[in-house]
Order: sequence, then C-alpha cells, then structure tokens
Amino acid sequence: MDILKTDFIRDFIKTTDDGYKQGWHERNGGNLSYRMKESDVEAVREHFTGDRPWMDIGTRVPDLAGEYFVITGTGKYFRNVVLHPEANIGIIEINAAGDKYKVRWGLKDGGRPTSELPTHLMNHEVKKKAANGAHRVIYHCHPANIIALTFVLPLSDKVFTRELWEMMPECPVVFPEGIGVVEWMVPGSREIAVVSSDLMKKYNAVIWAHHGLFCSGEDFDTAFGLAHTIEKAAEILVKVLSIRPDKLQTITSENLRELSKAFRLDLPEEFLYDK
Ligand code: 2HA
Ligand code: ZN
Repeated sequence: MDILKTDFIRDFIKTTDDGYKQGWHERNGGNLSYRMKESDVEAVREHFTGDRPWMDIGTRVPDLAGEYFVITGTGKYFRNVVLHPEANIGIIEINAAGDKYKVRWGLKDGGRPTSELPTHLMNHEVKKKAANGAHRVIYHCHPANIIALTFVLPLSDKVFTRELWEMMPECPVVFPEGIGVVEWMVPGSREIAVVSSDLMKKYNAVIWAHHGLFCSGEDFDTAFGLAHTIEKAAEILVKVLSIRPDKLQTITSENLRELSKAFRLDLPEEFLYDK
C-alpha cells in the first residue's frame, strides 16, 4: 500500500499543515508524534528499511518496547511536511529495552527525529498506561498567546486552569481535568521530559513557560482541537487583560459548578476557589 495514501499518514500531514497555517510553527518550531496501531504497521511494513542504525533515545521507555511511531524530524519545518513528507517525517521503531530507536521509513538523507523525542516518548508511555492505550497522538506547538500569558500570570496549574476556563464554557468541557504548567527549563532535555510526563498523568495539556504547549489525544483531531481551544481562550484572555486588567464580570466559580453539574464534568474542587 502506498504509505502516503494511508489514513494515519494523511491525518498526520494534515495536522502539521493545519498547525503551520495557525502560525504556531515558525521555522522548525513544534513537533508531532503518533503511536501506530498494529494494523498501521502491517499496512506499510513492506516499505520499511533495515539500513539505519539503532540510536539512543536519551531516556528509557520500557513500556513502549517494540512500538512504532510516526514523528516529525529535528530541524524540519512543518511548512515543508505537506510538500516533501519523506524528507520531513519518518517512522521509528523502539527496541526491546526501550532505550534506542531505529528509523524504518522517511527522514531521508540521514534525518533524525525531533529534539523533543524524550518528552514525546515519555508522554506516550504515560498516556498508553493512563488512557488504557486509547491516546495515540502527542502534539507540541508554539502558540503566541499562551506563551505571552506565561510572562504575566503566576506559573501554576491552578491559575492557568481557572483563568482559561473563565474565557469560554467550551474550556471546562474540553479540558475538565485542568492544565499543567512547567516553569522554564532547557528544551530537549531528559529533565523537562520527566517533569512534563509526570504532569501528563493528570492532564492532557501541559504548558511550557516561555516556550509552548504539549497536548495529548486519542487521535489527531482531539490533540489538535485541544491546542486550538486552549490558544483561543488564551487569545481572549490576552485581549481582556489588554483592554483592562480587572474584569468587570466573568464566569464565576458558582457558574462553573452549575456547568459541571449540567454537563457532568466532575470539575476538581481545587480549581473552583473563590477569587
Ligand atoms: O524546534 O519546538 O521545542 C522544535 C521545538 C523544540
Ligand atoms: Zn518547542
């Protein structure tokens, strides 16, 4: 089967293009990964190469041993994925010990997976367990409004969750578990991967201060839609704070409790504090 005609590769490419068009992927910014189903692997196995060497992941993900991922390449531009998929994305296999990967397709001419490979794989490992294997997509982008807010709001899960929830009722419906925040750390490091994946046990979205956003989802639509919802709320909040720093009225904790009941959201009490 033509690998570029499979649904999972088409959806992968569409997501990179959608993100680029949102303005979230300047130059080589952002990265995307998809944990393949067995049926995906079997559908395209005939195109796999055995020529590429095993390389260190930079961390250990034993629960992902033997799994295959579609992933964007380091230094590659989201803008170019739709134009030259084989040069800008690839399929990697994880070894039995969970500490090495091998490129099996794509990433032509010696390309390598994203510099954020440790965070992607550690997030996948957490989500595979937490969501009973349902989550398959991890998406990292650089949306301007959410990044801007990390300069003016306290870097706490409680503050970001509550401020974004207040911007539109869609927010508590789309991310009722809240949103995690990581203070500034060196990108690409094992340390930021450890902190982020720990937050992914509780949340589906994690903000990296002064850098960007990571989202997890069952499929491309839910992961991308989560980022889109969060960035829309952040844009509204930036506008509100720019017009006047003190809101005249808002969605209150009481309103959120009503919403929680009506939509059976089970919103955690920790985010329903009085302000
Ligand atoms: O350049 O977004 O976090 C890719 C990135 C690194
Ligand atoms: Zn980034």
